[in-house]
Amino acid sequence: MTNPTSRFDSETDTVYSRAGTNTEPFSFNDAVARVFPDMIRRSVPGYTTIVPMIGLIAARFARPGTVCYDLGCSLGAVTLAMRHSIPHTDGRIIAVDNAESMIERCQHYIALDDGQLPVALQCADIRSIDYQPASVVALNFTLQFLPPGDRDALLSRLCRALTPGGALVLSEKVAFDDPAEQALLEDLHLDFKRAQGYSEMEISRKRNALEEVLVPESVAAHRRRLEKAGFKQVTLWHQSLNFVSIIAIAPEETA
Ligand code: GEK
Repeated sequence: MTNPTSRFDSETDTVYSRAGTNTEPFSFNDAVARVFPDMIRRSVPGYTTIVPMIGLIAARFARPGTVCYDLGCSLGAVTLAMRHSIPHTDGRIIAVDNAESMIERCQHYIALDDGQLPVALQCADIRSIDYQPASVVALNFTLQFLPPGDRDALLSRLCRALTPGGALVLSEKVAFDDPAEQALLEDLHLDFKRAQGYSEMEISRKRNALEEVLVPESVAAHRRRLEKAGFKQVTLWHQSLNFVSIIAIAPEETA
């Protein structure tokens, strides 16, 4: 299949390009949804590698008759990757996002897609939905937008919803305890954004808007939380600068 991240007809991200406007905290509104594929590709190093890889991970862990969740699906890039990699059609993908403008656009791309695995879209908060038995759950750069105090409870619920041996893929922007490591990787991330054509003004205005909205934690903190939630094998499978992706596997037998 083609890389799902190249399927979207995105406008160029100019959300923070005009001085003096839009000093609100960052939110997933219509202006962001319109340019989202361009924004995430130019802001998150490794994104275009991680998305198709989640398809391959899903193909390995998805079990017939179960659900695969794409939580914080945005326009459905991970949903499409999973849909075209999972070899069976007995089951379904449930893609959830609480931003209406994202879900509307996601609906459009799913309707254009010819994959056979059923997809259901839900406009809802991932903290408050009832989870069905799932063999795969993807949280691709979504947990970072929940208040840290809400993260433990969600991961515990997801671990309970996963079938024995099922997999959670957790991708996050991370922070580092060592100040030198933090400074180096943050500087390199800024270099990445400059190389993607963002101006100093766009970079600094987006950074201000994301303050307190996107709260990164260390890999060690994520690992501790996943283990506390009941996950057995926690493996970091991808890192690009200060962006990582982790596979966490639910226990084979629940106690
Ligand atoms: C991708 N996974 O393209 N409930 C539901 N959705 C939420 C919540 C919540 N509580 N909080 C945030 N979101 C996608 C990229 S973007 C990452 C994910 C980014 C949604 C929010 O509306 C947005 O669509 C998504 O999580 C995060 O692979 O923009 O850096």
